[in-house]
Amino acid sequence: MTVWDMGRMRRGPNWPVPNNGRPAWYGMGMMRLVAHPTTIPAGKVTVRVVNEGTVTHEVIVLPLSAGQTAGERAIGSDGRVSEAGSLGEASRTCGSGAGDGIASGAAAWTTVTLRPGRYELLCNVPGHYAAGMYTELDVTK
Ligand SMILES: [Cu+2]
Repeated sequence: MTVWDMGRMRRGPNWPVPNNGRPAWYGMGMMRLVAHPTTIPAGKVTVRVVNEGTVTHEVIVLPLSAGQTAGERAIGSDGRVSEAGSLGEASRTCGSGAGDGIASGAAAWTTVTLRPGRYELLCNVPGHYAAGMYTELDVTK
C-alpha cells in the first residue's frame, strides 16, 4: 500500500475553514493524504509513504470507532490530535517506524497488523490535520 501526501495541492481563499477556526492551509497550500488502495484485506501490511509535499510530514495509523469519520478528531492547542491507540507510525526519512518526520521528497514505511475495521491515516505535524491531512482506510476480512 502506498500513501501519498500531496503537499503541493491547489490553494484558495474560499476553502472552508475547519470548525476549530484554524486556517485551512498553511503557506504551501491544502494538504492531502491519499491511500492507494483505500480498502485492503486484514493481516500484516506495510504502509509505504511518499512525501510529495514541500515540507516534512508523517503518517500515523489510528482506529476509527463506530460512527466516527476521518477528520473528526479533536485538535489540541498544539495543533495536533491525540495519538492514543496508535497502531503504527511512519515518520522516519527513508526508514521504518517512528522518527523525526519524513523529509520532502523522501519515503518512509511501517509494518502493521490490521484487523477488519475502519482506520484513519493522518499526519500529526502541528496544523496538518486541520489542513486536511487525513484519510480513511478500510480493512476487510
Ligand atoms: Cu503533514
